[in-house]
Amino acid sequence: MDKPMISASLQRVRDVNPLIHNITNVVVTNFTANGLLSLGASPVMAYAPEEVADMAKIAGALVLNIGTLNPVVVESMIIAGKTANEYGIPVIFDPVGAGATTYRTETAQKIMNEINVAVIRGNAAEIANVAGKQSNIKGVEAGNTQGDFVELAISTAKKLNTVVVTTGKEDVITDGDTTYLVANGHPILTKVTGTGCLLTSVIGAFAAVEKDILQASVSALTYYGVTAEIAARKTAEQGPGSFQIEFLNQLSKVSSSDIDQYGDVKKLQID
Ligand code: ATP
Ligand code: TZP
Ligand code: MG
Ligand code: MG
Repeated sequence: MDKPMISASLQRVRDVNPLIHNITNVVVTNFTANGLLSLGASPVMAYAPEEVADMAKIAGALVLNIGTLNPVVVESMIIAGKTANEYGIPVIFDPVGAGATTYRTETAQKIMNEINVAVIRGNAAEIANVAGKQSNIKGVEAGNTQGDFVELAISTAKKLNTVVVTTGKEDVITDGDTTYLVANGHPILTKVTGTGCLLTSVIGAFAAVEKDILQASVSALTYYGVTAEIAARKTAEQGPGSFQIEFLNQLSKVSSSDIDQYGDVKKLQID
C-alpha cells in the first residue's frame, strides 16, 4: 500500500462524511464525537436497546467499545452488531480492559462469538486476552506487556478471522496473511484518555468508505499517527491539555503532503 492510497482514503472520508454509530464508554464520548467531526465524519452515539437497530442500519460503520459496560449496553451492542452484520455494515470493536475483569473478558468473547467483527483494535494486553491468552493488564492500560506483538496480532487475526490492530509504540495491522507496521504516533498520546478509543472510531470512519478493510485500517493508523506527531511538535513546550486541543485541530488539517512526508508505514515480509 502506498502513501497516495492512504491520502485517497482520507480524502474519501472527508468527501463522504460517513455516519459513524458509536456505542462507546462514558469517559471518551465527547472526545470521540469531536475527533470524528474534525476528521470529517459524522458521529452519533445511540445506546438504548429500543433504537440501536434503527441507527446501526443507516450508519457507515458501527463501533463497539466496552470501556464502561453494563448489561443493558451489552444487550444493545449485540442487537446493533447483528443488525450491522445483516446490512453489511462494518463493525469495529475496541475490547477496552479485556483481561482486567472476568466480566470484560467474557463480554469481549461474547461479542466476538455472536457478531462478525471486521476490525478489532486494542493494546497488546487486550488483544491477547480476547484471543484467550492471559496477559496482565492494569485497568484499561497495557502496562508492560511483553512478547512478539506481530506474532500475537497475526495469530489472533487467523483465530478470530478478522483484521487485528495492536497499538503501542509501533502499530501492527494484519488480516493474518498480510501485515503492516506503522511507526508514527507520539508517547504523549498515552497521557490523554481516549486516544485509543477515538482511534478505533477513526478506523470505523475509514472502513465506512473503503471496501478493503485492511487498507482502511492501515490508512487510519497512518493518518492518526502523523496527526499526533504534528500536534506534539506544535505543543512541545506545553503538556497533555494543549496537545489534546491541538490534536483535535490537526485531525481536520492533516494533508496528503503531510502523510507523504511523515508517514512511516511498511509491509512486513514474513517467511
Ligand atoms: P492504553 O490504554 O494501553 O494506552 P489505548 O487503547 O489507549 O491503550 P494505545 O496503544 O495507547 O491505545 O494507542 C493509541 C494511539 O497511541 C495509537 O495511535 C498508538 O500508535 C499511539 N501510541 C501509544 N503509545 C505510543 C508510544 N509509546 N509512542 C508513539 N505512539 C504511541
Ligand atoms: N476507564 C474506562 S474506559 C476509559 C477509562 C479510563 C477510557 C480508556 O480510553 P483509552 O482510549 O483506552 O485510553
Ligand atoms: Mg493509550
Ligand atoms: Mg483503549
